[in-house]
Amino acid sequence: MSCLFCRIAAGEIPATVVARSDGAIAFRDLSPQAPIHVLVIPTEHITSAAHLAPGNRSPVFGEVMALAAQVAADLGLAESGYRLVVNTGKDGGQSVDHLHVHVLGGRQMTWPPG
Ligand code: DGP
Repeated sequence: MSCLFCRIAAGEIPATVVARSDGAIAFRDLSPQAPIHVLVIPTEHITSAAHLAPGNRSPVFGEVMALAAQVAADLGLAESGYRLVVNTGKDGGQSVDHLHVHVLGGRQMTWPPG
C-alpha cells in the first residue's frame, strides 16, 4: 500500500487519531496551521474531491463531513467557528493524493485564502 493516508487509516503509520466513524477517521495534522488542525479522511481510497462521482460516492463524503463537524464540536469549536478546507489538485494545493478535509480552528481565519 503506497498511499500515505491509506497507511495511516490502516494503522501502519502512527498518527494522533482523535475520532473514527464508519468509513472515516480523523487525526491531527503533522504540520498544524492553526491551534486546532485535524484532517478527516475516508478510510477507503479516494484520490481527491475531483474523483467523487455523483451518486455512489456521496455517502462517503457525507460521512467525512459529518465526522469533521463532530470533531470540531468535540474540540470546542462549534460556537467560535472553524474552517473546513478541501484542497483539490495542483492549483488547489493538494499535496497528499487521498481525499481529506482540513478542520482548522482556534484563531480568526482570513479571506481570501493564499
Ligand atoms: P494538503 O496540502 O491539502 O494535501 O494537505 C496535506 C496535509 O497532510 C498537510 O497539512 C500535512 C499533512 N501531512 C502530511 N504528511 C503527514 C503525516 O505523515 N501525518 C500527518 N498526521 N499529517 C501529514
